[in-house]
This record gives sequence, C-alpha cells and structure tokens, in this order.
Amino acid sequence: METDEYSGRIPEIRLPIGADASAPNTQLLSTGFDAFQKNGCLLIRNAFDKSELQQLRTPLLEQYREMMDQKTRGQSRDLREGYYKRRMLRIKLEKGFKSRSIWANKTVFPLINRLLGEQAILGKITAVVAWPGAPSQQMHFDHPDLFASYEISKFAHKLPTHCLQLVLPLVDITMDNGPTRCWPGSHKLAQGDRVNVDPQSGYSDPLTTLGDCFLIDFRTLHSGLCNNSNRWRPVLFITYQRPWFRDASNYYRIFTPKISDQDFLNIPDELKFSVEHATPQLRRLFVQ
Ligand SMILES: O=C(O)CCC(=O)C(=O)O
Repeated sequence: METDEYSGRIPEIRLPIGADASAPNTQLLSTGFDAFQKNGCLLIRNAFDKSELQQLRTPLLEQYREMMDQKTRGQSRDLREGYYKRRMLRIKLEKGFKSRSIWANKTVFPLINRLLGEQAILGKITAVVAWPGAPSQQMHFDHPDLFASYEISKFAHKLPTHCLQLVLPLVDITMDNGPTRCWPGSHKLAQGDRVNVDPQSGYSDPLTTLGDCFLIDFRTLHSGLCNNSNRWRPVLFITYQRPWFRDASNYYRIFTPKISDQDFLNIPDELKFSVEHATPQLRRLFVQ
C-alpha cells in the first residue's frame, strides 16, 4: 500500500443529529464516497434513529432463541471460535426489521447506490451476536477475490467495490464489548498479499454509539474483538452487492433474505429491484 494513501485510520463522517434524512447528504455522497473508495471502510456517525435501533433488540433476541431450537439451528452459523459465543443468524424480515429505514436507510442507501451502482441488491441481513467471553476472531476478509489468479488479483486496487457490508451495532461499542477491528486500505491488496498484513499494526477500532454505523468492503481485512463485558453485543451485518455478484462462501443459501409476496408489494417501487430476488419465485433461481 502506498503510504500517502493509507493512514491506518478509518475515515469518519459525522452527520448532524436530527438532519433531514429525506434530503441526500452531499458531504456523505462526495467526501464519504471518495474516502470509502480509498480506505475500503467508512464510519458514519448519527446515521440511524437510536430509538428504532433500541426497539430491534427484543425481536432479535426472540429470533436468536427461536434459532437455537434444533429444527431452525441451520439458519445460523457459529463463527468458529467458542461455540455459541459469536454466532451469525439470518434475520427474518418481520417486525422492526421490515422497516426500510433499516435496510434501505434514506441517509446511507444513496451512498451505497453510488458505490455499487443504482442497481445494488440486498445480499443478506444477518446479526452477529457476541456473548460475554466471546474470543477475538482471526483477521480475515469476507470473500475470495473475483479472480483467484495472483496476476489478476494484484490489480484489485484498481477495481471499485462489488460488495460491501453495512455494520450496524444495536448497542454502544466499546473496547470492553469488542469493536470490529479493521485494516483500512487492505482492500487494495491482492488476496495473496492481504495474508501478509501485520495483524499488530495499521488497524482501526471503530468505537461507536447507538445510531452510528460503518461500511466495509468485502475485501477489507477485519476481525471482531473479544467481548470482555458482561453483556451481549448484537450487531447487524447487512450485505449489499452489484446484481451480478453471488456470494459463494458465506452460506448464501441460508442467509439470502426471504420476502413474502405481500411484503414485496408493500415495498416502495423504487426499492423493489433491490429485493425482488428474495421473493418466493425468484429466490429459487438466485440461490441455486
Ligand atoms: O463480530 C464481528 O465484529 C465481526 C464478524 C465478522 O467479521 C464476520 O462475520 O465475518
């Protein structure tokens, strides 16, 4: 990585509290766009409504409990270290999770569309729940490069993002309960070179208060740190991607959202494209 391009710090945009979310935020769309392209991650403060996020905790816990049932456990995955301690689960689009202000937030979605093209689709909505005692994850990226060959993958720094995650914590994130550590700029390295990044340096730990979120490119190195607190740490990971991309390595058969025909009809027309692959008819084609 060129040193002038890489500060090791996650770039940050602070939105005014209570800003009119129906109007596009020009700073986010210009400075935020450039900063994300350069760093492969971007912290956005005050993007979401705090009370709406607070209200998601109870339905999330209900979904978590339901999912721990023997019959539905397949809808979740243990993220390796410490069974049950850090678990990813598919979020059912019901109750507060149905709300477009969560999955197509009027402030953040225009930036996502700018980064991924107007036809960005919703790849998955999951939650990662880290329970007290969850150990740190290994530094990793979320998907192999589009082309495995090193000769091609070394041009990764020239490619714009094809898939990114919106990381949306449902509690304040501190060093105690474990931020998602990320290595800004690492998305520009070929996959074969990313494995040589020093895990002990060049990272950023986004500490957030409720309402803040961050975006992270699928290629950017990151790791969830240990939860040393005595409380759960629920975080939504919402994936958006270019319409031609299929996630071949993150259990997309399980995690691709499901939307009933009735709920699909209620989605505003301008957002229908983002989720039509999740309807009963098209989902079968999408996940095959
Ligand atoms: O728990 C976290 O903060 C990160 C989870 C994660 O990196 C993943 O699911 O790939």
